[in-house]
Amino acid sequence: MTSLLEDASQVLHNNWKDSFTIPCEGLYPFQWNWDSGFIAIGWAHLDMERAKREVLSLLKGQWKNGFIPHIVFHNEAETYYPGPEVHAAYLSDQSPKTKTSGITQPPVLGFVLEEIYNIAKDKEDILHFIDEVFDAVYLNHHYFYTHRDPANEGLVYICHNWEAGTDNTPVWDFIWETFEVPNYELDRKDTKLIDASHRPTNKEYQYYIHLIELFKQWKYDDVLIAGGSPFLIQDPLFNSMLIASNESIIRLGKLLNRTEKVGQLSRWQTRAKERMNTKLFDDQLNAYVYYDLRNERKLSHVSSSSFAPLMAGIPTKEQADRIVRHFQGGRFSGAKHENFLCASFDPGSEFFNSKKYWRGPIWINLNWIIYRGLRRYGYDEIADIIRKDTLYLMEKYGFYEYFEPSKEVNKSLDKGYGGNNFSWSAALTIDLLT
Ligand code: 9YW
Repeated sequence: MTSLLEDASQVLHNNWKDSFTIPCEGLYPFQWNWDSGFIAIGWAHLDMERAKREVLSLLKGQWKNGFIPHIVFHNEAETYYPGPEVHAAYLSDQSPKTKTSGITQPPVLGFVLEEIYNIAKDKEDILHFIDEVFDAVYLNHHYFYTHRDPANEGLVYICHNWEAGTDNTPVWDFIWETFEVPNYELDRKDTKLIDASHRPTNKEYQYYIHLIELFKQWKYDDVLIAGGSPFLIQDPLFNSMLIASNESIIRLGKLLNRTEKVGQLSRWQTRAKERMNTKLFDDQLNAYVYYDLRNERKLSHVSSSSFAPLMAGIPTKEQADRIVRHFQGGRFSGAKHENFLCASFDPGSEFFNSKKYWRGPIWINLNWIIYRGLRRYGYDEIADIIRKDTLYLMEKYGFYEYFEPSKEVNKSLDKGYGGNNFSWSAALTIDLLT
């Protein structure tokens, strides 16, 4: 019998494609942005050269203005929709030669570099590598603060649900109901590979594709997108990842004597943290929520993204205490701790669906983010529950994409949900085990 660590390592080896790692064979056959970050952390434990290659491959997709796309199409593959021809990033005068999408994903690269630095045994070698890529990551943060914050308030927007990373969270239902979409002919492959009832609906995909079609009409011009996109959201997870990454590149920048850039990052950082607390913390719900810039309203729903600010050190101790109640007999744990942590959407909500993608199931990258956040604030006991729950699910089922939160339902299941041999589930298991 092989150990969990060996099995996880095997998944990463199998998904490695010469210079990058696919998230999942068949289902996601290219390089995805935030996946590659979590995967690089896994590689850092196994093979530092591959961790570096993973990062360099992602940066091959970087645009001239610093933007890093959500997918880099290094290779060809027929098993994914929408592919490079639908995204048509070449329409932008900022896009590189390498084929990419024209939307982004949560910016994890900054803190990933610091994680890799902490894992590395040869600090001089890794610092040399970080020195090489530092300016690219800085330019990415510069892009966000100069292109994605039109009112100059310290928080950045996302313009597409795929940018959130949490594709079909029920929060987006409230955006879809604000506009109509034509009937696009979809060429979905995911529903042929995975139980369709565990995936977003065709109606939702019409919205996803419609937004891409709008951005193409605007040649991915950020000013036109900010002016016209019906989806324009300040998302708690996305902003927390940017703030966590800022914090890391500030520390790394100090090691590398990048004084001026550290100064600029620190100014963005102070404002961003303040604004998260004054604008996105919801006093009634005891969690961070979403702001819909297009319709000027708060979207007060609690998802696993609502807890990500812990990792970036954003909440005060008092706010953190209030957040943690969700895990201690609150709606996420359940009064009698009848759920594994952490569901991706409020299990007490009428919109919760324990099997459907980001509408309820547990995702391992969010567990890892929340685990890190809880440790940061000293909630070691509850952090340990998240760690144990994660490892229990991996041991029982293997490295699936998402998992059932209810302990009772899990008694009769023999599988996780979505894709199997999923790279970040394996990579972050390696990190939790070492
Ligand atoms: C898609 C690759 C991606 C993740 C996203 C997740 C899912 C579907 O898979 O997106 O078609 O991009 O929601 O967070 O990066 O693993």
